[in-house]
Amino acid sequence: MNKEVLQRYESAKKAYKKIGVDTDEAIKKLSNIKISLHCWQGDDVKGFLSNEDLSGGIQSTGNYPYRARNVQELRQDIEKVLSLLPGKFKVNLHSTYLDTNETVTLDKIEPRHYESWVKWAKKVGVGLDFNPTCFSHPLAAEGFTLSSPNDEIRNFWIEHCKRARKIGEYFGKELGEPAVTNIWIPDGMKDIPYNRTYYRERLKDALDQIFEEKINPKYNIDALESKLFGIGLESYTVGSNEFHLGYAAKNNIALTLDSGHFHPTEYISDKISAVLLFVPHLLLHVSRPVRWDSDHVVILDDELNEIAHSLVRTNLIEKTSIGLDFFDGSINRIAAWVIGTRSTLKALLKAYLEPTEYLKKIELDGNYTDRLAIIEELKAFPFGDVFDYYCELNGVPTGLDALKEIHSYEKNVLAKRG
Ligand code: RNT
Ligand code: ZN
Repeated sequence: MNKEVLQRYESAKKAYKKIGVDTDEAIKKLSNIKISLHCWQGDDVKGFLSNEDLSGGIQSTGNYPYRARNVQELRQDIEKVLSLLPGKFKVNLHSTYLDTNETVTLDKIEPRHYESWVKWAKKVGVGLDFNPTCFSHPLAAEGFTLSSPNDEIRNFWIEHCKRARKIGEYFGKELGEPAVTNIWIPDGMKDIPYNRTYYRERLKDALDQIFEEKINPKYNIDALESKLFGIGLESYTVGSNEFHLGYAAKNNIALTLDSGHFHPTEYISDKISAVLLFVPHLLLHVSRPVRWDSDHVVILDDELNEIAHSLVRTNLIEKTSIGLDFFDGSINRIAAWVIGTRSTLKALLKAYLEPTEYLKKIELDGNYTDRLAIIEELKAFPFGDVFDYYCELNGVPTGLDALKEIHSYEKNVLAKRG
């Protein structure tokens, strides 16, 4: 243990103790959380199935070199990322990141096409989550997948989603912890639809078919992700928030809240405690929308802190899976992953470093003066010293030492990929 880090920790520990916070306890709680690292930050959401451009109304911008071009490079990059992060994690795969020599279409995917990921997950000690990929595909080119008026197209995507759930189940069985399989579809229209009802009826029916087979939530948790709009699909989104919230609540399915999928004045941090009264489980796609659903790298901003507060203060984290969803192609992609994940961990740690029970009590007593004073004061408390200590405990670099490692990885590995 680095002496200076330890000294800083000891003094932070004293400061927190004075306000009734046990830093060791906070660290213990943080270490129980497994954030799910999205594989698609490593290659700008390209995947390995085909050479199709990214579509579906989402976009990765920037032309920083060295994106991962195959499974080996992606795994190597994720392993580097994991070596710079304290704690345990999951990795979130899209179906298009399969690893096989077979020529396989999305309506034919099977667990065996992901076998090497399971082997890898066991080796590096991560859990896996999964997503059907209903975009970047010729059969999604008309703007509709599960809600398509064309039966052939719709059935293709229904079959794909059914199989995705089975792959989630397979991950769960193999790895001993449930996979969350999240369905997001881009379906919508650029201009104002005449008949908004028709496509939603089709989507509802498609989901009924997809979820017909019951799968044990011990292995697979189904989740549905809503959205406000996509690029080129500005006027109408079939799977809106009301649609998916309604479907999830009625059918006892998890809801996915993505930070970028609401009007810019709406925040998912305020939605967590509301929707968890009506759905069994929540998946978060922690992202950072800048003026639109831009999927910028997550930073320790007000909303990230509020998300962590919502999860920790009343223990809603027990019913929540935390996934990340950003893809920045303008900076070193390893750094993007590491910065966004470390910031999310810091937000959670800060939330655990509060005198939670005391603050809840004085709020109920109507003592809003002390509530404001304490919360404001806490902002200047030395949570960074506790985080550094947590990094040291886990044998990962503290502070900007992580950046040094990223620089040398870029020089020695990424730049040599050609
Ligand atoms: C798109 C959704 C979705 C995707 C990933 C790649 O707006 O946020 O979650 O970002 O599935
Ligand atoms: Zn998302």
